Amino acid sequence: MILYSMIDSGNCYKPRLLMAKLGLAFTTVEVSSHAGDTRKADFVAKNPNAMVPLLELDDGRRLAESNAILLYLAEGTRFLPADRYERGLAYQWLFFEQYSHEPYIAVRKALLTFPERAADATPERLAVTLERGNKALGVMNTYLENNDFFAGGAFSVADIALYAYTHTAEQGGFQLDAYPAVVAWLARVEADQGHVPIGWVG
Ligand SMILES: N[C@@H](CCC(=O)N[C@@H](CS)C(=O)NCC(=O)O)C(=O)O
Repeated sequence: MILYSMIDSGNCYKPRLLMAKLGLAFTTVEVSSHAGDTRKADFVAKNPNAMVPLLELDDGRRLAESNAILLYLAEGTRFLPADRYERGLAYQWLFFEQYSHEPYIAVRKALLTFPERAADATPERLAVTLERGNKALGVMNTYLENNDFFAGGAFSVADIALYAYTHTAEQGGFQLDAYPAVVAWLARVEADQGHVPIGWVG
């Protein structure tokens, strides 16, 4: 398999982390949005949405969207709950991550740290992403006060998806100390077997 991926992207870290844990063989091709590579014709021909991550299977078929890639790779493994309700919880948190978490926590970090995004970092945008990102962290903290992981009692793709940008949230100006249950969960995620850091590319 080939993973088209960007080294400092949390969305791309999600499949890398799961593939490491599963011990899957794959080749990483770096396609950086910083350099405009995601918008070049040869990559857009592969993913018309012009975004990484993109997984290319051995038979040439392709799959985009980080959380869809997680679900595809996790099928039949310990990372997708067998119980129907717990699987529903995994989906719940994957959708939460894409709608209520990533657009604020990931985007605020990009606005503050990617030079090409500096012009978009208006006071209004920074205020909205701070408020909504903190709301997402609060929702996670409340849930984690009574749960070790997001989808039932065990580590799953939901934890991978939410870990990807939560563990770097301070680079986006979020104070994780205010969310002690989230901080404790980050440590549990890092203690799960086969953990690799964001810079790991296989
Ligand atoms: N919903 C998508 C979002 C992917 C995404 O935002 N990818 C960024 C890198 S983190 C990207 O490729 N951006 C391309 C660009 O800005 O040109 C997913 O979860 O895979």
